[in-house]
This record gives sequence, structure tokens and C-alpha cells, in this order.
Amino acid sequence: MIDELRSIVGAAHVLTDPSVTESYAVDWTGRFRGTTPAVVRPASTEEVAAVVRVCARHGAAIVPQGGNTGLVAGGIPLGGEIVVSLRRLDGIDPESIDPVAGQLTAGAGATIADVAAVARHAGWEYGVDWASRDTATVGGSIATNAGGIRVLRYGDTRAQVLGVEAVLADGSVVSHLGGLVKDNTGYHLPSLVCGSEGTLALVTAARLALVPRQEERVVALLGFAAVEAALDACAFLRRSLPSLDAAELFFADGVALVCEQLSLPAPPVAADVYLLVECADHVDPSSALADAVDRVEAENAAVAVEPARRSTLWRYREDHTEAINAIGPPHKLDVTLPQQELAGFVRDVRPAIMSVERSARVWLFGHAADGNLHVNVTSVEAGDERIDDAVLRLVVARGGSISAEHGIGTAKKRWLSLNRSEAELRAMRAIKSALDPEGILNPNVLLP
Ligand code: 2HG
Ligand code: ZN
Repeated sequence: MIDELRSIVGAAHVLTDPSVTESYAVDWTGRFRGTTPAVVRPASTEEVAAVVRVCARHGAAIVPQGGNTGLVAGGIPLGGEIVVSLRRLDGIDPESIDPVAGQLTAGAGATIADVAAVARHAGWEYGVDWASRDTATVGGSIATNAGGIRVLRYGDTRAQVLGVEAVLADGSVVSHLGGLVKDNTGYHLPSLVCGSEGTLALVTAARLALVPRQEERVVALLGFAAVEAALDACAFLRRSLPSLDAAELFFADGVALVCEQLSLPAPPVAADVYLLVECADHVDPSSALADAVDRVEAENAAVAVEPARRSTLWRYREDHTEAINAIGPPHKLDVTLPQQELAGFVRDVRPAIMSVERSARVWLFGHAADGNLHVNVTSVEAGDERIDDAVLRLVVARGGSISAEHGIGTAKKRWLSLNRSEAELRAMRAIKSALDPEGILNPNVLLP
């Protein structure tokens, strides 16, 4: 089989040496490690289709992989699968850019930063963004229906995807890249593929909707004494600022860790609870933001307009993931709560974890306007699922979801039934077996 794969993509693009395949077989955090007989790196949709056909004929399971920035082990060969890396499909055809409609077609391997740069050049922007933008790929973002920092304004990845080209489990190709905004012709395969975590198809390209470019930006870091005050402020800013682009929540201990691990100076604002907000508009949003900030109960605030100063403030939030990983692979629990439950959850989650494992260190940060909290737990065994169990049950007891934006992967599939009824799981399994009857596409993720 390996020889057949070599004849499709070229010998140089079938990696079998374990010292080379290793980086494809371990997740970004280092918590999940698998093995693979081969990493295959096709460069076109036709090559992906041919690779899938060979794997299907041999009954070999496939794990599709993009930038390998996923946080739930959805792209790691934990069952010894073949890894199909889509990174070489990284083109954004200039011909595909429609500056009138505000759309482009990107290959699955193009990074989120690539899409953003091309969009900006065409006078538009890409509406989703998050810290791993330079590595995370379009294909991975569709597979996970990634969220990020601008969901409050533009929605998640699914909301940007007008069409996809994808290879199905039998090697056939579905391609719907016309970009019609209104196209009511039956089942919407792009929506189905979004969030399917590589279990239904391998996305090879996507038609993406862009959003108007907002030239003028301002960032404010606000400090609060309590999470309730920060969340009230967030709600007020959402109501009063149509230009609100991001609203991120984090805490003093996380900021101290970021400063320590990444050698940053202390932030200009000292507080127990932080809200970082960004506004973007065609006209300078600074005074609108300043007026609104005057009316919330912030203890103190720092404002940045210049790009370099804006990114300095953002680092206190965006560097959490890296700083936490620097002290050891964390358990990552990416959850959503109903807005009314978020403050109570923040209060309860730490004691709930400590009651399971007293050595645990708990780091909280997230996307305030989406009710999305990232609960990271360090100083516990990688395999100690009691931690995950305690957090996820608390989330569900408060009416929340066990995955907000990272997906289920293998890390959370044990708990999927906390959020999905037997009838829903049956429907999901029926879809899976209709599209992948032999179960070769990412067989170890999502469905328990
Ligand atoms: C973020 O919001 C990402 O920064 C990563 O979703 C979250 O590291 C995490 O747990
Ligand atoms: Zn996030």
C-alpha cells in the first residue's frame, strides 16, 4: 500500500521514518501521542481522492490533519491510522477572489493568517481569527467549526463557509464552490462537514465569505474586582458598541503566569479580573469606546490605538495557551455556559477540581461574550480523567456544552452523551455510516 501511495504523491511525500512522522503523531500540547505507518502529503484534490481510494481498498483508516493545532486530539493517529496531511493544499487562487461579493476560495492547507492577508489585500477581512492563526489551516478550522475571538461579531467558521470541496470515503469528490449566498437546494453539505472532525469527508478547499474591512481599531484592557462586574460590563459594551469585535475574559493568576513564562512586564492595569475588548470600525472607534468604558464599573483601564501597543495588550490574553503549556501538558476543557451561569461556574469550577485532585492548578480564560470558558488544568496526570469528568459534569448541570469551539475529538467523546440524546447520537451515527460505511475516516473521534 505504501508503494501505491508513493506512486500517487511522490516518494518524498510519503513519510515513514518515525523520527519524521513523530511531529504529526503528537498533539500541540504533548498530552496525546499516537503512531502512524505513514504520513501522506498530497498536493491536490485529485491526489487526496486517489490516496483515499487506495486506503479504502486496503481498509486502512485515515486521520486527516491540517496545522495540527487542535486541542482535543481530533487529528492524531491514536489508533495507528495513516495521517493524510492537507498542508500542501495551501493555495488561494487570485482568480477566485471576488471583490464585489467579498469571497475567496482557499485550499484546505492555507492558514487563517494567509486568508486574512489575501482578504485584506482585496479590501475585505476574514471574520474568524484566533491566536494560532499562523499555523491553523482552513481545512482544520472547518473540520472543527473553529470559533475564536470574533464570534461575537461574525459567528463561527460555519457562518463563513459558503461551499466546500471535499473527498468522501469512497474517493469521490463533492465540489460546491460557486459561492451563491442564496442556494436552497437541499441538504447543506458544507454545514454538515463543518464540525464533523474529519469523520465524514476530507475538506480540500472552501469558498469563504469575507466581511467588510474595518480600518480603525482600538483595544482596551479593563480591570475589575469581580467576574460579575466584568460580565456586566461586557453585556453593556455589547449593547452600546456596534463596533465591538472581541471581548475576552481572564484572571490575575493567568496574567502572572504569562508574564513569568514569556518574560513580559506586568500589564498597565492591575486587577483580579480582566476584560480585553477591541472595537473596529470605518471611523475611529476610540471615543465611542471611551464613553462606554466611562459607564461601566471598571476599577482601571488602559487603551491602545497603535498596532504595536494593541498587540502588547493582546499578548496578556493570547499567550495564555503557550504559558500554560510551558509548565506541562494541561487538560483542556473548552466549555460554554449560558451567560447567566458563567459567573457561578467560574466560582464553582476551581473547588470542584480541587476536590478531585488537590495538586491541580486551574487556569481560566475565554471569550466573555460567547459564554465560552477555557478551563485548563495543570499539575495533574495526563491520563487522570476524573478532572475532565468533574468539570464537564458541572458544565452540563448548569446547562452548558462540553465543547464550545475545539470539538470533541478523542479527548471528549466519552462525555458526548452528556450533551446529546440517544436519538441525536443515532442520527449522527446514521449519517456517519451513510457517508463512510467502512468507517475509515477518523474512526476514533467524535462518536463514542
Ligand atoms: C483560545 O481561545 C484558544 O486562546 C485556545 O481557543 C484555548 O488553550 C486553550 O485552552
Ligand atoms: Zn478560544
